[in-house]
Amino acid sequence: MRFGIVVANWNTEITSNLLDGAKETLLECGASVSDISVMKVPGSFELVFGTKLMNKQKVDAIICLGSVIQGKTKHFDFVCNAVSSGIKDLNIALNVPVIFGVLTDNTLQQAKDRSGGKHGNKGIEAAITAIKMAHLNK
Ligand code: DLZ
Repeated sequence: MRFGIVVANWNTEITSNLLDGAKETLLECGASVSDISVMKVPGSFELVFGTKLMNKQKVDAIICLGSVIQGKTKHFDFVCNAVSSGIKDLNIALNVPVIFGVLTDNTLQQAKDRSGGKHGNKGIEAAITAIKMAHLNK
């Protein structure tokens, strides 16, 4: 099977760890390097359009990776709402599963804890979910 990973550059210290976790998991589960296509987008808000582009590559599942961290404005809420609802809409519209691997944390430390820290790496969980959903879709 082929997998697409769309990853946001914002908070790249976090998202690069999510990407490493997702890629390593897909490889450990039997994918080869040529089965994995990675696309980088500026921020989590752009994950939705990036997924539409990735879908043209005829992959079996698409993993969206991002990290949104609470700031002092309402931007956090707008980005989180847009990306979660956008990915939900993509799951309705597309014929491949689109996995929500976006961290939504109050602090940078919480994001670190979930991207290779004490709470694991959500990139790994997203990759496992992608494999399960791609199999289900077959
Ligand atoms: C503008 C912005 C802010 C303030 N915070 C984040 C964030 O924590 N995580 C993230 O992925 N992106 C952030 N962005 C960028 C937006 O996702 C988007 O790239 C811009 O609003 C341009 O559309």
